[in-house]
Amino acid sequence: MSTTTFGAKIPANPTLRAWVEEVAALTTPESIFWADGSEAEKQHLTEQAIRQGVLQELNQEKLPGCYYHRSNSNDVARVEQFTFICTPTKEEAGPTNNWAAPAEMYAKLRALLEGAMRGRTMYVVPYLMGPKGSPMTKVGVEITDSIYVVLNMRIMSRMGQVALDQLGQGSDFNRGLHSVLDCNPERRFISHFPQDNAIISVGSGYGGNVLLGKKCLALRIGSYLGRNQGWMAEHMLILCVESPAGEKTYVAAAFPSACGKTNFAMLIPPASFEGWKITTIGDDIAWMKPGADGRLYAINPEAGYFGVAPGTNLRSNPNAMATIARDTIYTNVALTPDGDVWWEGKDGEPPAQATDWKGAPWTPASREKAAHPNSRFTAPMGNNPVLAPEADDPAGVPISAIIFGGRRATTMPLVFQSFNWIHGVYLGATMGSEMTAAAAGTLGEVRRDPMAMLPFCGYNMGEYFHHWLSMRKQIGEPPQIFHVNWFRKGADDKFLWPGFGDNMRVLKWIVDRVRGRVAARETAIGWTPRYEDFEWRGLDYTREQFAELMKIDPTEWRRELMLQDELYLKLYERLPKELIFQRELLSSRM
Ligand code: OXD
Ligand code: MN
Repeated sequence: MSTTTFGAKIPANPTLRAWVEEVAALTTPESIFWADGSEAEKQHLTEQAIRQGVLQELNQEKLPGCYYHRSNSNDVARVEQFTFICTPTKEEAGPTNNWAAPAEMYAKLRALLEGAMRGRTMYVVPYLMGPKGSPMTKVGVEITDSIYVVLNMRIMSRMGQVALDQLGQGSDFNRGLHSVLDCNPERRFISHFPQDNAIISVGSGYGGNVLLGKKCLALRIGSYLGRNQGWMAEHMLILCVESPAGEKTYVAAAFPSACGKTNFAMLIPPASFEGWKITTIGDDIAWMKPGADGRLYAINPEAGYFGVAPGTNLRSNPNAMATIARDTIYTNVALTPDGDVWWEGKDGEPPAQATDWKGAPWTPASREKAAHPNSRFTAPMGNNPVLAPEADDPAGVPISAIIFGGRRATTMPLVFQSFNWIHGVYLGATMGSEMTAAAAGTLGEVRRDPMAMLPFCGYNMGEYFHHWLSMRKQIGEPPQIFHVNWFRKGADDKFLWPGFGDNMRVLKWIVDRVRGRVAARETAIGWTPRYEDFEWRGLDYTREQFAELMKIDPTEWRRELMLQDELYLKLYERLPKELIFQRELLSSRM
């Protein structure tokens, strides 16, 4: 077995070396490649990936440094049904996770991994989740047989020597083992062992299942570590609102997948907000820990964006379009004859001819989609024109407001503020998103997705709520908690709120609230804005329209309270009493 590195020496760390040797003995690769994260290495691996047909070079004049990847058509999304939390007891994983006994899962995976890398290269990828030198940052090492994973991890994390330097001789690192095997859904398991700080992912090559730093470490294992160590791992974007006077307010926001987190994190304020600026710290994940000054500090553990391509355009997110114009890996979008990429909802006319995500010829008359609805871009955050310099700050940023939101055609007004932390936790715990008309028969059905963490909480969700409640004691100056809904519709089935850049108007009210600059109206559901406290310049929006958007309809709310039953019953065993009381209080106020 040969061993290769680019520049970096094989680390002397005995724990790391012993683990790598153990995995090599099991999987028997032809060679081992220690990734160092250098430019020379990137060039070498990219060339190799092109030779192997894993990547295809895109038009380098239009898209410098950009490459294309097509995944197996059976392997295009996260697989929640094959995702396991392997804790000693089922109770610890809780009713919302798939559970397997650790010994059984280890045995099953060991059998699948035996000789799995024969004739292949085994890549050892050390990486940091979080800025270099931050006390909140964690070291992970992913062993993988996928060159695509190495090149993506390079974008999504601080990868290579920087991580080995932070690890030193330590043994505290997440062990991630990944093998594509034969990419057969019957042998696809995304398994987490929180007690061992370990992840084993087999049978998939799709990002969310295999870029182990992201959902697996930063959320599932992270949430478990956070509970034990007194911090929080959340499915939240982090942004900075900067006023014309240079006053900075940091906001974290949780929305379920496909509700526009990346767009919100890169928002461009309307022209009438002269001098106001939104900058991005993160678009998907926040790690938050109380600081010595009593505030809650957040870092973005990631270094890149793994975003959904369809629907991304110059109206929905101009900053994302600039971000993905170079150094980006595109997965499962459509290809045009001149080596450009295309997806449904991209600017301009659809190309007259293209190759779809499966590799078949496509024209606008085709019935199939050109790009897979979950096709992705992997782009370095350094490309983002509005990246906040704080994204690299080891100290993180103090969060003043936390926003929860979902896609709700009815019931939920544009914005309201919780009365206090416990009420805010209740808002997060009961948040949901409505199915769209596209899914026949389910219109209006609300899926509960507490804190947008349903697929990502690495332990019992009821305990997770307890953790949220108990964090209050450690935070002297807690963030204010808000709920937003950009998606409310009128009787004509049209959206009542323009969304996108105009969401800045909501953000400004939130900033004014947390800074004590504006009054609010007390209602049964929380504090709501008065029409006169919104900044309306540049938008023609009447008092009557605002009243409709903000309406609190007791009938809809009684239905909402009933719909929460589903979640309450499922989590009943561990549901904190505080949340039961919050629901009762709301019910009596209604
Ligand atoms: C993601 C997701 O990919 O939430 O970020 O599914
Ligand atoms: Mn996400």
